[in-house]
Amino acid sequence: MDKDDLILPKDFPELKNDAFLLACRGQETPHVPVWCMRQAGRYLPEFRESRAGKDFFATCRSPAACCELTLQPLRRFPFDAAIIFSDILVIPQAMGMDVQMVAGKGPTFPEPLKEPEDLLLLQSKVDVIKELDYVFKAITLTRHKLEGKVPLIGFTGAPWTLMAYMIEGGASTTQSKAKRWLYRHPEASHQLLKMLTDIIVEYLLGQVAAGAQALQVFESHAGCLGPVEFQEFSLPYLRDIARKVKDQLKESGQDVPMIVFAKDGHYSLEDLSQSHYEVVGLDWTIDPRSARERTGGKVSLQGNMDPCALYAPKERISEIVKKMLEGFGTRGYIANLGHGLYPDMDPENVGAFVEAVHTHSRHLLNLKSALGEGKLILDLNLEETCVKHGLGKQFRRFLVGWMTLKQQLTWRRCSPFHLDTYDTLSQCRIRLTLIVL
Ligand code: 1CP
Repeated sequence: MDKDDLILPKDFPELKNDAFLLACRGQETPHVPVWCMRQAGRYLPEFRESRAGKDFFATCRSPAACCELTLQPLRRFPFDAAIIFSDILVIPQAMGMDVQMVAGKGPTFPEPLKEPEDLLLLQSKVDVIKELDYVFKAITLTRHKLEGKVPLIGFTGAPWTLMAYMIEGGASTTQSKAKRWLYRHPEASHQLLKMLTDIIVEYLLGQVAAGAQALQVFESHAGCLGPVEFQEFSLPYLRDIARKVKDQLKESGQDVPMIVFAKDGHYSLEDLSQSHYEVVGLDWTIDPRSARERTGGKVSLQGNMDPCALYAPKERISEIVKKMLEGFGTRGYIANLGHGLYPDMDPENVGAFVEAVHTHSRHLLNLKSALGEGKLILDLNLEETCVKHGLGKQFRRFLVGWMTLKQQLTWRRCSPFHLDTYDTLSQCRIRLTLIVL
């Protein structure tokens, strides 16, 4: 292919590994796909070398540099997806705000928004295609250079998270300046959130036109909102984004899976699973089985190993991954961490994480194909089972009594299967329905 063709968003190489895209849609995959948030990052020596002495946002503006940084982790590990190297804060920049990456401090806005009047200083009608053209170029180039190895994920920050940075002026643990706006200036807050939503929709559509094959929306600051504020200041905008992007893509016969990741926002899991996203990303503070129950099979799930588990020895990482897979099941699941990789993490352990996901999930899937998918109903005569297995009289009495007491209960300890219903047929007969996931 001619070098100039790499800048055109067409004639992309054929996709060779579609496990990630299939899992987004809840379809069967040969293994559970895996990628890591911040997989292009400072934990990789080659990343530190490429970035050495260079301004962070200047790097973001160089399509060649973004492409190289995106590809680096894929040369080391068999990740099932790539995520474009960029940052969520390119949007406030496109709206006219100055954002710098200060070493040891993180993103910094020298002049954050202080009062609602400051909204007038923002560029409300942003020419997204022009201002963020460098991101689109990076996506197109990377999609070509990936040579169809894995799909490329585009991303954005969600309106509330971006608003929080624009008001806080940088990282904050409480987000108290931004939350002050929600309580004191609700109208201006909605005005800003709406402004951001419109830009985000156009930005995501631009990313798809440039070659992104999936989109992730990062609501990284969901945790500092409670359920009530989340309902008012985050959820409606998250929904709007997915709906508008999907409606517009539909018009051109396209359909791209979307992932929503509301960190620490699992109080809203039920709502998030009905917000037009195919995938809900989870941080590590929620139990996989509970997340499955609460989302009721409506969406695929992504996550959620504690990133700090990567500090454990490799054998322990493997055990943690196995448990996580048994909890989520192998269908409609994308393995990831519950948040991004930290700079001091050992790349070897990242490799162990990826390998554990692939190995354990293949094993579970082999078991599943041996047993067949769906429901496996076992009618057991308790009396016979207990005698056969030498279970004592007392135990039998206990079991029968317990079952009569609890006609129906869910017992989810039968990995890799879910022992779903457990009800008494007669005094001594039980029906176990194993749902093979
Ligand atoms: O110089 C450096 O390398 C700085 C570290 C770094 C990196 C690697 C920053 C600064 N941004 C990025 C890239 C980045 N940012 C990606 C690249 C793709 C990949 O994941 O491999 C992505 C997806 C982001 C998204 C991003 N930026 C988020 C959402 C995800 C999350 O972490 O919750 C957020 C909140 C940011 C802001 C940001 N940019 C950088 C830092 C250190 C931060 C967080 C600041 C804070 O603590 O609030």
